[in-house]
Amino acid sequence: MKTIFAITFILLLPVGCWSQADLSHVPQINETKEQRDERMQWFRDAKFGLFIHWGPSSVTHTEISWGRDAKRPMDIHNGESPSEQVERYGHDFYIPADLYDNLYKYFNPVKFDADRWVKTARDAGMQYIVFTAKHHDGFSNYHTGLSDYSIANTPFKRDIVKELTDACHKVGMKVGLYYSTRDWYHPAYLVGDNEVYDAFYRGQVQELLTNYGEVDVIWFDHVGGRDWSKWKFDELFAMMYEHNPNLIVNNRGARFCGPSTPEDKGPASPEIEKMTQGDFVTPEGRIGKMDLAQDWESCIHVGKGWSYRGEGGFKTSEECIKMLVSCTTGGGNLLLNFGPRPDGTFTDAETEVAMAMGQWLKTYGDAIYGTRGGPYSNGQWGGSCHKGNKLYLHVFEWPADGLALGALPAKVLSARTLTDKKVNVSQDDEGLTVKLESSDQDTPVTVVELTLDQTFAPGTLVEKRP
Ligand code: H79
Repeated sequence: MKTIFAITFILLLPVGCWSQADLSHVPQINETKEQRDERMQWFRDAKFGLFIHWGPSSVTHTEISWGRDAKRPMDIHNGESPSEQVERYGHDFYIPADLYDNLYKYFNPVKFDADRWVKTARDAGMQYIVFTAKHHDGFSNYHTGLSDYSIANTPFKRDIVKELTDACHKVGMKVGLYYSTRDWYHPAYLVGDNEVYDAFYRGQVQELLTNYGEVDVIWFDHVGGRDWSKWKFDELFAMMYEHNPNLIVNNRGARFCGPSTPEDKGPASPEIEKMTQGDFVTPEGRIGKMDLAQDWESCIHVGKGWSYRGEGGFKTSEECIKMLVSCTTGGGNLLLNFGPRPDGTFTDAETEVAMAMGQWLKTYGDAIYGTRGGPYSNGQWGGSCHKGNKLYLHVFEWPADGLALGALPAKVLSARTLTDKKVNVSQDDEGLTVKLESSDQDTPVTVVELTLDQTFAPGTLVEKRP
Protein backbone atom coordinates (compact mmCIF):
# COMPACT_ATOMS: atom_id res chain seq x y z
CA MET A 1 0.00 0.00 0.00
CA LYS A 2 2.76 2.35 1.07
CA THR A 3 4.65 1.58 -2.14
CA ILE A 4 1.59 2.24 -4.29
CA PHE A 5 1.10 5.52 -2.49
CA ALA A 6 4.71 6.51 -3.03
CA ILE A 7 4.59 5.56 -6.71
CA THR A 8 1.38 7.53 -7.22
CA PHE A 9 2.95 10.49 -5.49
CA ILE A 10 6.04 10.35 -7.68
CA LEU A 11 3.90 9.99 -10.79
CA LEU A 12 1.84 13.02 -9.85
CA LEU A 13 4.84 15.15 -9.00
CA PRO A 14 5.66 16.43 -12.50
CA VAL A 15 2.02 17.34 -13.07
CA GLY A 16 2.09 19.23 -9.76
CA CYS A 17 5.17 21.12 -10.95
CA TRP A 18 3.43 22.16 -14.14
CA SER A 19 0.57 23.74 -12.35
CA GLN A 20 2.66 25.52 -9.73
CA ALA A 21 3.27 28.69 -11.69
CA ASP A 22 0.76 31.38 -10.78
CA LEU A 23 -0.80 32.51 -14.03
CA SER A 24 -3.39 34.78 -12.47
CA HIS A 25 -1.51 37.91 -13.63
CA VAL A 26 -0.82 36.79 -17.17
CA PRO A 27 -2.92 39.14 -19.30
CA GLN A 28 -3.22 36.97 -22.41
CA ILE A 29 -5.40 34.56 -20.45
CA ASN A 30 -7.07 36.87 -17.95
CA GLU A 31 -7.72 40.35 -19.22
CA THR A 32 -10.98 41.76 -20.59
CA LYS A 33 -11.17 43.40 -24.00
CA GLU A 34 -11.09 46.83 -22.34
CA GLN A 35 -7.98 45.94 -20.34
CA ARG A 36 -6.34 44.64 -23.48
CA ASP A 37 -7.18 47.79 -25.45
CA GLU A 38 -5.63 49.81 -22.66
CA ARG A 39 -2.45 47.71 -22.48
CA MET A 40 -2.00 47.74 -26.26
CA GLN A 41 -2.87 51.39 -26.82
CA TRP A 42 0.60 52.95 -26.97
CA PHE A 43 1.73 50.20 -29.34
CA ARG A 44 -1.26 50.65 -31.64
CA ASP A 45 -0.80 54.42 -31.66
CA ALA A 46 2.96 54.26 -32.23
CA LYS A 47 2.96 52.73 -35.75
CA PHE A 48 6.68 53.15 -36.22
CA GLY A 49 9.59 51.62 -34.31
CA LEU A 50 13.30 51.03 -34.77
CA PHE A 51 14.70 47.51 -34.69
CA ILE A 52 18.45 47.26 -34.10
CA HIS A 53 20.46 44.11 -34.81
CA TRP A 54 23.98 44.36 -33.53
CA GLY A 55 26.82 42.32 -32.14
CA PRO A 56 30.34 41.02 -32.81
CA SER A 57 29.32 39.68 -36.24
CA SER A 58 29.42 43.29 -37.44
CA VAL A 59 33.23 43.16 -37.16
CA THR A 60 33.48 40.98 -40.28
CA HIS A 61 30.25 42.32 -41.87
CA THR A 62 28.77 38.86 -41.35
CA GLU A 63 25.02 38.28 -41.07
CA ILE A 64 24.19 37.92 -37.38
CA SER A 65 23.93 34.21 -36.41
CA TRP A 66 23.08 32.97 -39.89
CA GLY A 67 26.62 33.66 -41.15
CA ARG A 68 28.07 31.26 -38.56
CA ASP A 69 29.02 28.11 -40.41
CA ALA A 70 28.34 25.14 -38.15
CA LYS A 71 25.87 22.34 -37.98
CA ARG A 72 22.83 23.56 -36.12
CA PRO A 73 20.41 21.70 -33.89
CA MET A 74 17.82 19.71 -35.75
CA ASP A 75 15.16 22.38 -35.86
CA ILE A 76 16.20 23.89 -39.18
CA HIS A 77 17.34 22.73 -42.58
CA ASN A 78 17.20 19.07 -41.54
CA GLY A 79 20.54 19.44 -39.78
CA GLU A 80 22.34 20.49 -42.94
CA SER A 81 25.41 22.56 -42.17
CA PRO A 82 25.19 26.06 -43.61
CA SER A 83 28.04 25.61 -46.09
CA GLU A 84 26.02 22.82 -47.62
CA GLN A 85 23.55 25.54 -48.55
CA VAL A 86 26.12 27.81 -50.17
CA GLU A 87 24.51 27.14 -53.51
CA ARG A 88 21.45 28.87 -52.18
CA TYR A 89 22.92 31.75 -50.17
CA GLY A 90 26.18 32.60 -51.91
CA HIS A 91 29.83 31.97 -51.17
CA ASP A 92 30.62 35.06 -49.14
CA PHE A 93 27.81 34.53 -46.66
CA TYR A 94 29.43 32.18 -44.14
CA ILE A 95 32.46 32.31 -41.90
CA PRO A 96 33.70 29.30 -39.89
CA ALA A 97 32.08 28.92 -36.47
CA ASP A 98 35.37 29.07 -34.58
CA LEU A 99 36.12 32.42 -36.19
CA TYR A 100 32.57 33.67 -35.57
CA ASP A 101 32.67 32.62 -31.92
CA ASN A 102 35.88 34.59 -31.36
CA LEU A 103 34.81 37.85 -32.97
CA TYR A 104 33.75 39.21 -29.58
CA LYS A 105 37.46 39.59 -28.75
CA TYR A 106 37.61 42.26 -31.46
CA PHE A 107 34.27 43.95 -30.79
CA ASN A 108 35.15 47.44 -29.59
CA PRO A 109 32.55 49.96 -30.77
CA VAL A 110 34.29 53.03 -29.37
CA LYS A 111 31.89 55.43 -31.10
CA PHE A 112 28.78 53.84 -29.56
CA ASP A 113 26.62 56.57 -28.07
CA ALA A 114 23.19 55.44 -26.89
CA ASP A 115 21.84 58.99 -26.67
CA ARG A 116 22.77 59.52 -30.28
CA TRP A 117 20.95 56.35 -31.39
CA VAL A 118 17.86 57.43 -29.50
CA LYS A 119 18.07 60.92 -30.95
CA THR A 120 18.24 59.51 -34.49
CA ALA A 121 15.19 57.35 -33.76
CA ARG A 122 13.32 60.36 -32.39
CA ASP A 123 14.30 62.51 -35.33
CA ALA A 124 12.97 59.76 -37.59
CA GLY A 125 9.61 59.86 -35.79
CA MET A 126 10.06 56.39 -34.36
CA GLN A 127 8.14 55.76 -31.15
CA TYR A 128 9.97 52.72 -29.79
CA ILE A 129 13.24 50.84 -30.13
CA VAL A 130 13.72 47.06 -30.02
CA PHE A 131 17.30 45.92 -29.50
CA THR A 132 18.94 42.50 -29.77
CA ALA A 133 19.86 41.57 -26.21
CA LYS A 134 20.81 38.10 -27.50
CA HIS A 135 20.49 36.65 -31.01
CA HIS A 136 20.63 32.98 -32.10
CA ASP A 137 24.45 33.14 -31.90
CA GLY A 138 24.14 33.19 -28.10
CA PHE A 139 26.13 36.39 -27.50
CA SER A 140 24.69 38.64 -24.78
CA ASN A 141 24.89 42.38 -25.42
CA TYR A 142 24.55 42.95 -21.69
CA HIS A 143 26.13 42.01 -18.40
CA THR A 144 24.69 38.63 -17.57
CA GLY A 145 25.54 36.54 -14.58
CA LEU A 146 24.71 33.41 -16.54
CA SER A 147 27.23 33.35 -19.39
CA ASP A 148 30.80 34.46 -20.12
CA TYR A 149 29.97 34.94 -23.78
CA SER A 150 28.91 38.54 -23.41
CA ILE A 151 29.83 42.16 -23.94
CA ALA A 152 31.50 42.18 -20.49
CA ASN A 153 34.31 40.09 -21.95
CA THR A 154 34.92 42.20 -25.04
CA PRO A 155 37.51 45.00 -25.13
CA PHE A 156 34.52 47.37 -24.93
CA LYS A 157 33.17 45.90 -21.69
CA ARG A 158 30.28 48.39 -21.33
CA ASP A 159 26.73 47.09 -20.91
CA ILE A 160 25.05 48.15 -24.16
CA VAL A 161 21.54 47.18 -23.07
CA LYS A 162 21.95 49.28 -19.93
CA GLU A 163 23.16 52.36 -21.78
CA LEU A 164 20.45 52.05 -24.40
CA THR A 165 17.57 51.44 -21.99
CA ASP A 166 18.76 54.35 -19.83
CA ALA A 167 18.91 56.62 -22.88
CA CYS A 168 15.38 55.59 -23.86
CA HIS A 169 13.99 56.11 -20.37
CA LYS A 170 15.55 59.57 -20.18
CA VAL A 171 13.44 60.83 -23.08
CA GLY A 172 10.35 58.63 -22.71
CA MET A 173 11.14 56.40 -25.70
CA LYS A 174 9.47 53.00 -25.32
CA VAL A 175 11.97 50.17 -25.31
CA GLY A 176 11.80 46.52 -26.27
CA LEU A 177 14.35 43.76 -26.00
CA TYR A 178 14.77 41.06 -28.61
CA TYR A 179 15.68 37.74 -27.02
CA SER A 180 16.34 34.65 -29.09
CA THR A 181 15.28 31.55 -27.25
CA ARG A 182 17.02 29.61 -29.99
CA ASP A 183 20.74 29.44 -29.14
CA TRP A 184 23.46 27.87 -31.26
CA TYR A 185 26.23 28.49 -28.75
CA HIS A 186 24.96 27.24 -25.42
CA PRO A 187 26.16 23.65 -24.92
CA ALA A 188 22.92 22.55 -23.26
CA TYR A 189 20.50 23.94 -25.85
CA LEU A 190 18.02 21.18 -26.69
CA VAL A 191 20.24 18.58 -25.04
CA GLY A 192 18.37 15.76 -23.29
CA ASP A 193 15.24 17.07 -21.62
CA ASN A 194 16.50 20.65 -22.17
CA GLU A 195 16.08 21.34 -18.43
CA VAL A 196 19.43 23.13 -18.08
CA TYR A 197 18.97 25.41 -21.07
CA ASP A 198 15.33 26.11 -20.22
CA ALA A 199 16.35 27.38 -16.77
CA PHE A 200 19.24 29.37 -18.29
CA TYR A 201 17.18 31.34 -20.78
CA ARG A 202 14.41 32.03 -18.31
CA GLY A 203 17.12 33.35 -15.99
CA GLN A 204 18.42 35.61 -18.75
CA VAL A 205 14.96 36.98 -19.49
CA GLN A 206 14.53 37.60 -15.77
CA GLU A 207 17.81 39.57 -15.72
CA LEU A 208 16.54 41.70 -18.59
CA LEU A 209 13.28 42.41 -16.80
CA THR A 210 14.93 43.17 -13.44
CA ASN A 211 18.12 45.10 -14.16
CA TYR A 212 17.06 47.62 -16.79
CA GLY A 213 14.05 49.50 -15.46
CA GLU A 214 10.81 49.23 -17.35
CA VAL A 215 10.99 47.10 -20.48
CA ASP A 216 7.91 47.63 -22.65
CA VAL A 217 8.23 44.79 -25.16
CA ILE A 218 9.85 41.36 -25.15
CA TRP A 219 10.47 40.22 -28.70
CA PHE A 220 11.16 36.47 -28.71
CA ASP A 221 12.50 34.75 -31.82
CA HIS A 222 11.91 31.02 -32.22
CA VAL A 223 12.56 28.29 -29.70
CA GLY A 224 13.33 25.26 -31.83
CA GLY A 225 13.16 21.82 -30.35
CA ARG A 226 9.58 21.12 -31.46
CA ASP A 227 8.59 19.35 -28.28
CA TRP A 228 6.41 21.56 -26.04
CA SER A 229 7.37 19.60 -22.94
CA LYS A 230 10.96 20.82 -23.19
CA TRP A 231 9.91 24.35 -22.19
CA LYS A 232 8.28 25.68 -18.99
CA PHE A 233 6.33 28.48 -20.63
CA ASP A 234 4.01 28.82 -17.64
CA GLU A 235 6.94 29.71 -15.40
CA LEU A 236 8.30 32.06 -18.05
CA PHE A 237 5.07 34.03 -18.41
CA ALA A 238 4.32 34.04 -14.68
CA MET A 239 7.80 35.46 -14.06
CA MET A 240 7.60 38.07 -16.83
CA TYR A 241 4.26 39.45 -15.67
CA GLU A 242 5.37 39.53 -12.08
CA HIS A 243 7.98 42.07 -13.19
CA ASN A 244 5.85 44.13 -15.54
CA PRO A 245 2.06 43.77 -15.76
CA ASN A 246 2.00 46.04 -18.84
CA LEU A 247 4.53 44.05 -20.84
CA ILE A 248 3.75 43.41 -24.50
CA VAL A 249 5.07 40.15 -25.97
CA ASN A 250 5.26 39.06 -29.60
CA ASN A 251 3.97 35.75 -30.93
CA ARG A 252 7.26 33.86 -31.11
CA GLY A 253 7.63 32.68 -27.51
CA ALA A 254 6.90 29.09 -28.55
CA ARG A 255 7.45 29.38 -32.29
CA PHE A 256 8.49 26.04 -33.79
CA CYS A 257 7.06 23.94 -31.00
CA GLY A 258 5.10 21.02 -32.44
CA PRO A 259 3.12 19.42 -33.80
CA SER A 260 5.64 17.44 -35.73
CA THR A 261 7.32 14.73 -33.70
CA PRO A 262 5.82 11.66 -32.03
CA GLU A 263 7.17 12.83 -28.64
CA ASP A 264 5.37 16.15 -28.84
CA LYS A 265 2.23 16.09 -26.72
CA GLY A 266 1.34 19.67 -27.58
CA PRO A 267 0.99 22.56 -25.12
CA ALA A 268 0.46 21.37 -21.55
CA SER A 269 -2.74 23.41 -21.26
CA PRO A 270 -4.94 25.70 -23.35
CA GLU A 271 -3.64 28.60 -21.21
CA ILE A 272 -0.07 27.90 -22.27
CA GLU A 273 -1.10 27.78 -25.88
CA LYS A 274 -2.96 31.07 -25.55
CA MET A 275 -0.29 33.03 -23.73
CA THR A 276 2.55 31.93 -25.98
CA GLN A 277 0.59 33.31 -28.92
CA GLY A 278 1.43 36.65 -27.32
CA ASP A 279 0.00 40.03 -28.26
CA PHE A 280 0.91 40.64 -31.88
CA VAL A 281 1.90 38.72 -34.98
CA THR A 282 5.19 39.36 -36.77
CA PRO A 283 5.31 39.25 -40.56
CA GLU A 284 9.04 39.26 -41.32
CA GLY A 285 10.71 40.88 -44.32
CA ARG A 286 7.38 41.85 -45.83
CA ILE A 287 4.39 44.10 -45.26
CA GLY A 288 1.65 42.30 -43.36
CA LYS A 289 -1.61 41.58 -45.11
CA MET A 290 -4.35 44.01 -44.11
CA ASP A 291 -5.82 42.77 -40.83
CA LEU A 292 -7.89 44.92 -38.50
CA ALA A 293 -8.81 42.06 -36.18
CA GLN A 294 -5.42 41.33 -34.63
CA ASP A 295 -2.38 43.42 -33.79
CA TRP A 296 0.62 43.02 -36.05
CA GLU A 297 4.04 44.48 -36.71
CA SER A 298 6.11 44.02 -39.87
CA CYS A 299 9.86 43.88 -39.31
CA ILE A 300 11.90 44.83 -42.35
CA HIS A 301 15.58 45.69 -42.71
CA VAL A 302 16.75 48.81 -44.52
CA GLY A 303 20.11 47.28 -45.47
CA LYS A 304 21.14 44.00 -47.05
CA GLY A 305 20.62 41.96 -43.91
CA TRP A 306 19.57 42.33 -40.29
CA SER A 307 23.01 43.21 -39.04
CA TYR A 308 25.74 45.35 -40.64
CA ARG A 309 26.68 43.95 -44.05
CA GLY A 310 28.64 46.81 -45.54
CA GLU A 311 27.75 50.15 -47.05
CA GLY A 312 25.61 49.02 -49.99
CA GLY A 313 22.21 47.58 -50.74
CA PHE A 314 19.98 49.96 -48.78
CA LYS A 315 16.34 50.71 -49.43
CA THR A 316 15.48 54.31 -50.30
CA SER A 317 13.60 56.60 -47.96
CA GLU A 318 10.69 56.67 -50.41
CA GLU A 319 10.39 52.89 -50.21
CA CYS A 320 10.51 53.09 -46.42
CA ILE A 321 7.82 55.79 -46.30
CA LYS A 322 5.56 53.66 -48.49
CA MET A 323 6.16 50.67 -46.21
CA LEU A 324 5.14 52.74 -43.19
CA VAL A 325 2.01 53.88 -45.01
CA SER A 326 1.08 50.34 -46.04
CA CYS A 327 1.52 49.02 -42.51
CA THR A 328 -0.53 51.86 -41.04
CA THR A 329 -3.41 51.56 -43.49
CA GLY A 330 -3.37 47.77 -43.13
CA GLY A 331 -3.80 47.98 -39.36
CA GLY A 332 -0.23 47.25 -38.28
CA ASN A 333 3.10 48.76 -37.26
CA LEU A 334 6.44 49.00 -39.03
CA LEU A 335 9.56 47.98 -37.11
CA LEU A 336 12.29 49.23 -39.41
CA ASN A 337 15.68 47.63 -38.86
CA PHE A 338 19.12 49.26 -38.76
CA GLY A 339 22.38 47.32 -38.43
CA PRO A 340 25.03 49.58 -36.88
CA ARG A 341 28.66 49.49 -37.96
CA PRO A 342 31.27 47.75 -35.78
CA ASP A 343 32.33 51.15 -34.43
CA GLY A 344 28.86 51.82 -33.05
CA THR A 345 27.55 54.32 -35.61
CA PHE A 346 24.59 53.94 -37.95
CA THR A 347 25.48 53.90 -41.64
CA ASP A 348 25.05 57.11 -43.62
CA ALA A 349 22.26 55.49 -45.63
CA GLU A 350 20.34 54.60 -42.45
CA THR A 351 20.79 58.07 -41.03
CA GLU A 352 19.53 59.56 -44.28
CA VAL A 353 16.45 57.32 -44.24
CA ALA A 354 15.83 58.34 -40.63
CA MET A 355 16.09 62.06 -41.43
CA ALA A 356 13.90 61.82 -44.54
CA MET A 357 11.19 59.91 -42.71
CA GLY A 358 11.25 62.35 -39.81
CA GLN A 359 10.91 65.21 -42.25
CA TRP A 360 8.01 63.47 -44.00
CA LEU A 361 6.28 62.75 -40.70
CA LYS A 362 6.40 66.42 -39.75
CA THR A 363 3.90 67.03 -42.53
CA TYR A 364 2.09 63.70 -42.57
CA GLY A 365 2.32 62.49 -38.95
CA ASP A 366 -1.35 63.33 -38.27
CA ALA A 367 -2.27 60.75 -40.89
CA ILE A 368 -0.10 58.06 -39.21
CA TYR A 369 0.16 58.29 -35.42
CA GLY A 370 -2.86 57.31 -33.38
CA THR A 371 -4.84 56.27 -36.44
CA ARG A 372 -6.54 52.91 -37.05
CA GLY A 373 -6.42 51.11 -40.40
CA GLY A 374 -9.28 51.09 -42.91
CA PRO A 375 -12.12 51.38 -43.71
CA TYR A 376 -10.99 50.79 -47.31
CA SER A 377 -9.02 47.71 -48.33
CA ASN A 378 -5.48 48.77 -49.09
CA GLY A 379 -3.46 47.74 -52.10
CA GLN A 380 -1.55 49.02 -55.09
CA TRP A 381 -3.53 52.29 -55.12
CA GLY A 382 -2.70 53.09 -51.49
CA GLY A 383 -4.90 52.74 -48.41
CA SER A 384 -6.81 54.54 -45.71
CA CYS A 385 -6.85 55.08 -41.99
CA HIS A 386 -8.87 57.16 -39.59
CA LYS A 387 -8.78 59.01 -36.28
CA GLY A 388 -11.69 60.82 -34.67
CA ASN A 389 -13.74 62.42 -37.44
CA LYS A 390 -10.81 62.48 -39.88
CA LEU A 391 -10.38 59.92 -42.62
CA TYR A 392 -7.00 59.83 -44.37
CA LEU A 393 -6.53 58.50 -47.88
CA HIS A 394 -2.91 57.65 -48.62
CA VAL A 395 -2.77 57.52 -52.41
CA PHE A 396 0.21 56.06 -54.29
CA GLU A 397 -1.49 55.86 -57.69
CA TRP A 398 -4.28 58.08 -59.01
CA PRO A 399 -6.62 56.61 -61.63
CA ALA A 400 -7.08 59.09 -64.50
CA ASP A 401 -10.76 59.63 -63.74
CA GLY A 402 -10.35 59.96 -60.00
CA LEU A 403 -10.36 57.56 -57.10
CA ALA A 404 -13.66 55.66 -56.79
CA LEU A 405 -14.30 54.35 -53.28
CA GLY A 406 -17.15 52.48 -51.60
CA ALA A 407 -19.92 54.01 -49.47
CA LEU A 408 -18.85 55.47 -46.14
CA PRO A 409 -20.87 55.29 -42.93
CA ALA A 410 -20.50 59.08 -42.62
CA LYS A 411 -20.91 62.27 -44.61
CA VAL A 412 -17.83 64.09 -45.93
CA LEU A 413 -17.90 67.70 -44.80
CA SER A 414 -14.63 68.89 -46.31
CA ALA A 415 -11.50 67.66 -48.05
CA ARG A 416 -7.91 68.83 -48.58
CA THR A 417 -4.47 67.31 -49.01
CA LEU A 418 -2.04 67.55 -46.11
CA THR A 419 0.00 69.92 -48.27
CA ASP A 420 -3.15 72.05 -48.46
CA LYS A 421 -4.25 71.45 -52.02
CA LYS A 422 -7.87 71.53 -53.09
CA VAL A 423 -9.52 68.13 -53.45
CA ASN A 424 -12.77 67.49 -55.27
CA VAL A 425 -15.05 64.96 -53.57
CA SER A 426 -18.47 63.81 -54.73
CA GLN A 427 -20.47 61.52 -52.49
CA ASP A 428 -23.66 59.57 -53.16
CA ASP A 429 -25.22 56.28 -51.97
CA GLU A 430 -22.81 54.27 -54.10
CA GLY A 431 -19.71 55.85 -52.61
CA LEU A 432 -17.10 58.56 -53.07
CA THR A 433 -15.17 59.89 -56.01
CA VAL A 434 -12.04 61.81 -55.13
CA LYS A 435 -10.24 63.94 -57.70
CA LEU A 436 -7.06 65.96 -57.55
CA GLU A 437 -5.19 67.97 -60.19
CA SER A 438 -2.18 65.92 -61.26
CA SER A 439 0.10 68.89 -60.56
CA ASP A 440 -1.13 68.82 -56.94
CA GLN A 441 -0.14 65.19 -56.35
CA ASP A 442 2.72 64.55 -53.95
CA THR A 443 5.45 61.89 -54.00
CA PRO A 444 5.81 59.21 -52.85
CA VAL A 445 2.25 59.53 -51.55
CA THR A 446 -0.54 62.09 -51.57
CA VAL A 447 -2.52 62.23 -48.36
CA VAL A 448 -6.10 63.43 -48.56
CA GLU A 449 -7.77 64.40 -45.30
CA LEU A 450 -11.54 64.06 -45.24
CA THR A 451 -13.42 65.64 -42.38
CA LEU A 452 -16.53 63.60 -41.55
CA ASP A 453 -19.74 64.40 -39.73
CA GLN A 454 -19.19 61.45 -37.39
CA THR A 455 -16.61 58.92 -36.21
CA PHE A 456 -16.76 55.19 -36.81
CA ALA A 457 -15.46 52.20 -34.92
CA PRO A 458 -11.96 50.78 -35.45
CA GLY A 459 -12.18 47.59 -37.50
CA THR A 460 -14.89 48.94 -39.81
CA LEU A 461 -14.47 47.78 -43.40
CA VAL A 462 -16.30 49.29 -46.34
CA GLU A 463 -17.39 47.22 -49.34
CA LYS A 464 -15.80 47.95 -52.70
CA ARG A 465 -17.90 50.12 -54.99
CA PRO A 466 -20.21 47.95 -57.05
O1 H79 B 1 16.48 38.44 -36.22
C1 H79 B 1 16.08 38.38 -37.55
C2 H79 B 1 16.45 37.08 -38.20
O2 H79 B 1 17.80 36.76 -38.00
C3 H79 B 1 15.53 36.14 -37.48
N1 H79 B 1 14.33 36.92 -37.27
C4 H79 B 1 14.57 38.27 -37.65
C5 H79 B 1 13.80 39.26 -36.83
C6 H79 B 1 15.23 34.91 -38.18
N2 H79 B 1 15.16 33.76 -37.61
N3 H79 B 1 14.81 32.87 -38.47
N4 H79 B 1 14.70 33.44 -39.61
C7 H79 B 1 14.94 34.72 -39.50
C8 H79 B 1 14.34 32.77 -40.82
C9 H79 B 1 15.54 32.31 -41.51
C10 H79 B 1 15.78 32.76 -42.78
C11 H79 B 1 16.86 32.24 -43.54
FE1 H79 B 1 18.45 32.80 -44.55
C12 H79 B 1 16.72 31.95 -44.88
C13 H79 B 1 17.98 31.66 -43.03
C14 H79 B 1 18.55 30.95 -44.06
C15 H79 B 1 17.77 31.14 -45.18
C16 H79 B 1 18.70 34.75 -44.96
C17 H79 B 1 19.21 34.05 -45.98
C18 H79 B 1 19.35 34.40 -43.81
C19 H79 B 1 20.23 33.48 -44.20
C20 H79 B 1 20.17 33.27 -45.52
